[in-house]
Amino acid sequence: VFNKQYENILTARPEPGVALVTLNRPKALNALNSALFAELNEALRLIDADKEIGAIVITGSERAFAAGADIKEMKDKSFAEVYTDQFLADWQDLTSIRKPIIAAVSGYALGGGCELALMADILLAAPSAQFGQPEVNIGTITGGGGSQRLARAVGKSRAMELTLTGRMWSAQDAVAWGMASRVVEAGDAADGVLPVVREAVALAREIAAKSQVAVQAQKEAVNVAFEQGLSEGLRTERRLFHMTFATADQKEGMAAFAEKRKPNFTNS
Ligand code: CO8
Repeated sequence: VFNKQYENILTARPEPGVALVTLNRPKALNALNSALFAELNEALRLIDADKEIGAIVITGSERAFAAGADIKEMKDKSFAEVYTDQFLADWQDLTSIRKPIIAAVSGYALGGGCELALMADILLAAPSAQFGQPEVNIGTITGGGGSQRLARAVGKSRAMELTLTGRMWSAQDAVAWGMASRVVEAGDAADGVLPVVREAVALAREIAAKSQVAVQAQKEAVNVAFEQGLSEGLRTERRLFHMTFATADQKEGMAAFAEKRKPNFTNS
């Protein structure tokens, strides 16, 4: 996957254990079309299967994470066409990736771009990040989880206000409302890497150094909080917790603590 030439994305391994996927349609502000999503899904599938990789960063350019679904691609499609083709249904393939995904957002994250960021497990924002669900302004509505994930992330009243007006909101608002973890201040970008991307890669590296069985089970357990009720979620969490006792990494991690040494995880 790292040697492959894609047309709409770039793939790299900036640090051991970390995959960096960069959306790369600069002329269209990374507008998301079917070809881009086909490539993104393929790359993520290969990365998920790559034992050397423990966590994934998705980013865009400084100016735009992604300015939405490609309006020019979809504007003339008929209802019958989008319905029978399940247009853009494959966008949510991303949510079945086991490895943690960190979105590093700089510039515009609008429409489907905002929804893509909301599908990530962790969202870090540059001060320039501008989020928005402007679909209402072009006569349509959110289609990639905006109504559901945004409402869960920021609450009903804000989700309504934001989606009904199509207004943009800032990185600071995204953090204050609980949608993003933090704003990564613009430092010196001497090496040409955006500070928010550098920070996301460092975070991914930290996660990739843990037991991958534990990391993936932990991600699964947190995600249940967004899919099931509390009692079912707690039951799933306890099952996954118990499951870790069947792994070598749990034995190693707890033995290392008791022996006052660093654990040597084998992802088994
Ligand atoms: N689709 C296609 N092309 C785009 C898009 C887009 N979403 N956004 C920008 N572009 C293109 C522009 O057309 C322009 O191309 P060209 O140079 O050929 O004219 C180029 O990118 C640069 O854009 P601008 O000249 O407009 O740049 P500005 O700095 O003036 O403005 C904005 C930047 C404010 C971001 C502006 O481009 C804009 O408003 N873009 C559209 C934003 C939008 O409405 N997004 C929502 C789209 S709808 C959607 O995402 C539905 C998701 C459904 C998901 C379903 C999943 C299952």
